Amino acid sequence: MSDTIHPISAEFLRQTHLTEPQYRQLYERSIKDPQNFWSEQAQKFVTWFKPWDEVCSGDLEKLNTGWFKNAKLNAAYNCLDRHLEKRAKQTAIIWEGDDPKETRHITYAELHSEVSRFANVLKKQHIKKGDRVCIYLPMIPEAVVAMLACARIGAIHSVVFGGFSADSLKARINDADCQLVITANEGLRGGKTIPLKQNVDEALMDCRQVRSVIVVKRTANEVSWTEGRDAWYQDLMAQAESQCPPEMIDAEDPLFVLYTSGSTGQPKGILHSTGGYLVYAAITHHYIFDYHDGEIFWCTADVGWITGHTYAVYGPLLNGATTLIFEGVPHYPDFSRYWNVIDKYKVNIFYTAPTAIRALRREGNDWVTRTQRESLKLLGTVGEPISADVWEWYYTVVGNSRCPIVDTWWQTETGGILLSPLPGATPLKPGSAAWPFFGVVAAIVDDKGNEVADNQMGKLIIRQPWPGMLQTVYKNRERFVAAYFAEFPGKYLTGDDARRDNEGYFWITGRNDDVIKIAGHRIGTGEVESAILQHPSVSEAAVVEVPDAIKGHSIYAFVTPKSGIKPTDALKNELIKKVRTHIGAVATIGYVQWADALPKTRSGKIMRRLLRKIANNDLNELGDVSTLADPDVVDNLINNRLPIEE
Ligand code: 7RM
Repeated sequence: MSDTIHPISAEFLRQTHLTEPQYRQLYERSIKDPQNFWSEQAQKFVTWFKPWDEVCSGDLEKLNTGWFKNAKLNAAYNCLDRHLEKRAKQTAIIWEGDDPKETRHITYAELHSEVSRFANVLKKQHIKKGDRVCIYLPMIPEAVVAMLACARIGAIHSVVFGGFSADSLKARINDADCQLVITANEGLRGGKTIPLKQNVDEALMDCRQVRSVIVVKRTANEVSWTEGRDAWYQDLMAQAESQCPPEMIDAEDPLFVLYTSGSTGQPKGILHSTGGYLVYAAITHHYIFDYHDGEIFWCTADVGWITGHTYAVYGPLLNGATTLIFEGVPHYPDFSRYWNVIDKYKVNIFYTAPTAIRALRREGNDWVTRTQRESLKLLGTVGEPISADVWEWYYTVVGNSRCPIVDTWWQTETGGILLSPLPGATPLKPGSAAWPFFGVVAAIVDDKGNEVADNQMGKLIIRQPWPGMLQTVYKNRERFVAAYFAEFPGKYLTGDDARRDNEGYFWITGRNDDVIKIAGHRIGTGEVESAILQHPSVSEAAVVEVPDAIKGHSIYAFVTPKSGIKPTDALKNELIKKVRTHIGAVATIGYVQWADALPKTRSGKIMRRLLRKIANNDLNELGDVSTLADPDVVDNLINNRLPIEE
């Protein structure tokens, strides 16, 4: 392989936690002796009320794995209380509002008392350990307060991204059987308001079990009100006590559920434990971001996604960091926003997604170079593959060729980063997520599950449990087994294709199932199809992904109208709207190709593989079409293919 390698500068090496030999030694140990390795790390990164009987128990064959059996701890205590002696006056959260004039600094002492107060509010609303609480909030400090308040009393939070529609919200509230919803009257992004409370009202028409809605007043605008059910956050907080002892939580009690798209059916509620997840969040944040005391850490992800959970909230707060919470978007008020925020607060570590980097690169270097960015020491990326040229731009223009980039590969299910360079220890190859983190045994296998040779493409699997691994799919053990452990029993199936080069670097190419990443957001093609099929004029629909220069991927839909229905632009717009209202703005269709018929096997299965090739104009090898019921269908689709704007 002739990949560019960026060696690590001597300046950077002097201050990092680990060198390459140290990484290799620790990695070996973490694999050969996980019990002792994780026992030491768990004591270093987390404070326990009661120690464990066993560090890791069970195995992936029997799917009975567990971490820190019978140990007791509390997530909020670990994020807050234990820091107070040293950090009471240190800023825990820097909040930058959508409007650059709006900003807040919240110390550890203040966050601790806010969280305790809100925990008391939840208790007053009869929320107790094990109950599910839905959080549907913008990126405001109250989102962090709500998450930690749940954790303090042992309630399971289910954060739903504010960009999801009322329908999506309803499905998530019902699946997790949430009893309480925390929202805001409105959200604010890029100068526009988002009708969060209105979406909640709509969702709750079909959620009988929800008894109360707590509403943060974020804007001055009025919203409709249901007496007896709705209450203002600010009012409840004013009456609440600021003392609330943390609940003793079992290491294997769930901390949260977070919904994510899979290849079939409705989104899955990914359930994460308390002990294993927290240890993994803290240790990955410490080593991968090379976090040192006093540094300002900024992860741009919304708390509605796993990246926001682990690296905007839990990881940084566990390590006593200052975490920056940003309400807005990268292009408002202008394209310098990210870099201005970095200068304003002297951000040291900046973690974002390739889609944002591509969008900002397109606008030209001036937006970046007119800012200083001298505080930066490390850059990170997550969510989708980053191409070498985008990586180089991020490295040279944003980081002034001075800051290592950590390309971090992981998933909602993995709880934290599994593959990444370690700054200072890993020579960087642009576009590669580099090496496995401690305790992670990753492999590339063929369709039969046999390991392939170096540089061969295959499926990425994980062979051993790690502390951040999901516990199950909420109330659906069968789906948990089917999605991750059925194809290769005893191994965790990631759903990604990748290769490993002869220096052990992993190169991820993307999903090999029906999940697509659009602007870093994870969407199931099945969800989009079922939304389209709800339209009364539609007979059949199949959705595939096509490349998009900024968003990474875009949705390409093949749609067959019902007989007698004319395929018009008006109908196309209705379908686009249908998907947006059913799922949310994250699932905006890019292309609709009308199809007289869809290619099917003789048993009636839509051949998505073929449609993917047609949409991508990849017509040289259409593969085996011998099973096709009607071969003419394919020619027809090829002739009416829409041009893709790349
Ligand atoms: C953290 C997150 C997971 C999927 C995953 C991959 C893709 C994530 C990278 C990446 C290439 C990366 N969770 N993915 N990180 N692909 N390089 N560094 O994104 O559950 O929303 O999505 O994202 O396909 O399976 S997620």
